[in-house]
Amino acid sequence: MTPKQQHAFDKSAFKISMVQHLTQLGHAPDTAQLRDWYLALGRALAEHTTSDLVATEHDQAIKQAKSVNYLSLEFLIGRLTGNNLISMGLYDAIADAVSELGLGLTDLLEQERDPSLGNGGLGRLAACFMDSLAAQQYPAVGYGLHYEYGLFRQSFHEGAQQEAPDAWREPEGYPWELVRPELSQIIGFYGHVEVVEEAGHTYRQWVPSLKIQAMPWDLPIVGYQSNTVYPLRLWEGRALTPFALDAFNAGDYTHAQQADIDAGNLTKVLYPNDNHDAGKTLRLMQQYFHSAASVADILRRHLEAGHALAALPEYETIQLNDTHPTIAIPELMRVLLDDYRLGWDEAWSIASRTFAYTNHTLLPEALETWSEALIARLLPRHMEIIFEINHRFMQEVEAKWPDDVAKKQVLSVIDDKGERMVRMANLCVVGSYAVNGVAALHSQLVKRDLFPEFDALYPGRIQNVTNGITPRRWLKFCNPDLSNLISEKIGEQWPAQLEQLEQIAQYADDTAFQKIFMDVKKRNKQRLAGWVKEHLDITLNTDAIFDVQIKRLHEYKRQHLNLLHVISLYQRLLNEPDFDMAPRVVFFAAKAAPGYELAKSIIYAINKVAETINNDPRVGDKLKVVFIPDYRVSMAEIIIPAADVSEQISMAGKEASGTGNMKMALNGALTIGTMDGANVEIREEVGDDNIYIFGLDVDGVSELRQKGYQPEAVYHSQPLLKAALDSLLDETFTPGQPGALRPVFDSVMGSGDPYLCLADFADYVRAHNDIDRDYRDASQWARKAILNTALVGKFSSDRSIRDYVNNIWQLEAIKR
Ligand code: F55
Repeated sequence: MTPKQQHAFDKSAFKISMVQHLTQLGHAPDTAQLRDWYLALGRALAEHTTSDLVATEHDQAIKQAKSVNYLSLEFLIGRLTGNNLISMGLYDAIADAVSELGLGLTDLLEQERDPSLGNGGLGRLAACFMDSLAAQQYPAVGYGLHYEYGLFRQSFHEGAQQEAPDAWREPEGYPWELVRPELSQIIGFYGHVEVVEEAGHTYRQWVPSLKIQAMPWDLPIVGYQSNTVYPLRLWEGRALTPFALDAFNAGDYTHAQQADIDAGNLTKVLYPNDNHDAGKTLRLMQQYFHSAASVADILRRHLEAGHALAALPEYETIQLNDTHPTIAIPELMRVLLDDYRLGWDEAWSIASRTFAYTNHTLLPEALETWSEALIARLLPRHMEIIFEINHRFMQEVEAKWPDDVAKKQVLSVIDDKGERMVRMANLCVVGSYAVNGVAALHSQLVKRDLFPEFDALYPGRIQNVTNGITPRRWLKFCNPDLSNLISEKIGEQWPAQLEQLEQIAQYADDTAFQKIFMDVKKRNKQRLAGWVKEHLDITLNTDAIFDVQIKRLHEYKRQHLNLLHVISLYQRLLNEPDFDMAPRVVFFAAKAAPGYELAKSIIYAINKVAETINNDPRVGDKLKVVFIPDYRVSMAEIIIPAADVSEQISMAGKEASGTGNMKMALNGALTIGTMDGANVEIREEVGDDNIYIFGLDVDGVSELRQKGYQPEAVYHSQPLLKAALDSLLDETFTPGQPGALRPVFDSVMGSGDPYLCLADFADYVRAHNDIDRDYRDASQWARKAILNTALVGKFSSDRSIRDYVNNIWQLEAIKR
């Protein structure tokens, strides 16, 4: 990982290369637009990463070592250019080169569209993990889908969410991607299973009736300060032949295009649901397409490297990012049984020592099940294999717990209450050598509540790997001023050794350092305020507390609890002459799944409340509410460095980990949070004095439920809360439209308040009062902020990856 191994940089050659790429794009230097120059820059840089990608691919040491294959339907990578420049060690050199061409590097970087190939935390985690694998040179390939449209773009029309397609590659293509036709695969669907006889044996063979080409596009994952470049290989669905030529020749032009239309639809769009299983056929087709193409590519690499099929688990491990790629397990079995004609036991021994599964949720509505009938139709051979896996598994259960029908019912891969469904999580646990949750608390709950019988049957299989975030993107790149300050104090190694940040703790009480640290925060707040002024025309007070909740919109994440607090602050400002508070700006950013009506109602309510408060002259600059539209990675890079307060307020037991909590703490924000997900571990690291914990914990939640929870009783006993809720029913926030915000009122009052917003309200207000008090003591606040940055080194995704490597994958780093 020594910087000196990286290529020498020839500035004038690079400038010539940029102009050549510009010319190839059809532009001349004197008339080219900023966007043209950005494309030329990307293509010129990609020349270097492509050659390193190919060199890494041919590296004998890597071929002879064990690799991890990270299978994920989502990789929320964000813009690549700035990050790759940092990894290549070329950021300053390129800034210099482009300035000689009369260009500003930051302006060029702003031209890039985010590849938003993921929904939220799960997809972003996959991107951070690829970064950390490359940085530490653990052999890896990421496998995903090449969606034509990423997560929808969000705008607001009179406060309501509108969705528009995200054509992230349009119109010129994405400069970093490399199409690899020589590595394409053909993937089957539908059809039937035949029995073939050969040399006295019978074999089963699937005969699909639809075939679609899987075309891989590689994105370069550049290792920080190394020449290691691993591929993020994204499969695109294409018609096998452009037209059904015979139909075309017969003059049936529209029918001839049918295959094109079907195949072209396959990877057209990312499904926009997070933590919700919609059960659509096309989604299952995407999952199988992704799994089958990836398994085929993994086997190709394994065999081309000269290894025996039976040695697959020694050279390749396949990490399943949630259950979305579960069908890879029966797919590998199918290939081993039907194509390579191994016996069941040998095939199962190989497959079940190759796969490992990460669980990201306990929410029942997010646990994937697919109808047996659908799988049998779309993938008839896979359904047979799933039955056989389950049959043998049920025998194992019988041996462990004889005659125990209840055990078989909960453990079975098939749920036969009602329409018969395949439980993908059960299939994953049965077919994997390791299963992990994503934070200590979550992993405990996976064992205790989700899979207690599996934990008893396979002790030790269920483990924990606490999530992490890449410090390269989430500190060095997005917060250059803080990064420079840190480097001045402790040197330049911290982006690769984040535990070193602990050395910053010694300056927490140093008033000079406190001032510089908070000056950096102030500049980041000014940058965000500038963005808000320019795009939303709202003027912000940058002395105010910047209180930030940025994440997908979901009831369990409780943006509406935050909203109730905002309303109560507003009402107190208006009604209590003696009420004083530090000025605050409350930021929200969140996309709602297009089909999730209540989530959209909450967005609408926040926008309406914001409009009212921001335009009420009685409030002045004491309180502002800003809903930043179209939340995405590049927006997070502006918001996170500017946060004073990080809202992590999910109902305890519901947020598996959270990773925004880690990003904001790293950038010196203080968390207000429940004892949920990784908040628990952040508290352990930063200490009780430097975090604001409130609300019921997991045990408190069950006790309350046990006792019988009555939100109405809470409503009637807390005047502040009652007033806030009542204001949702009148015209306070929706003049002329009383009741327009009723869905939000009803979600806590009529529906039994499933996520206990009212139960936690009073303690949430108490914690916010503590924040208000502490923020007014600038030195104390600075101390807490510094200690947050200093003490969250544990949450580097480099550490997460080392945990996977040591406890699950057993890889060796290959230094190039
Ligand atoms: C996407 C599609 C489906 Cl079908 C289901 C879930 C998702 C999804 O986006 N899940 C998700 O983001 N889960 C989050 O994973 C993070 C990384 O582990 C966690 O930090 C977070 O708690 C969890 O909600």
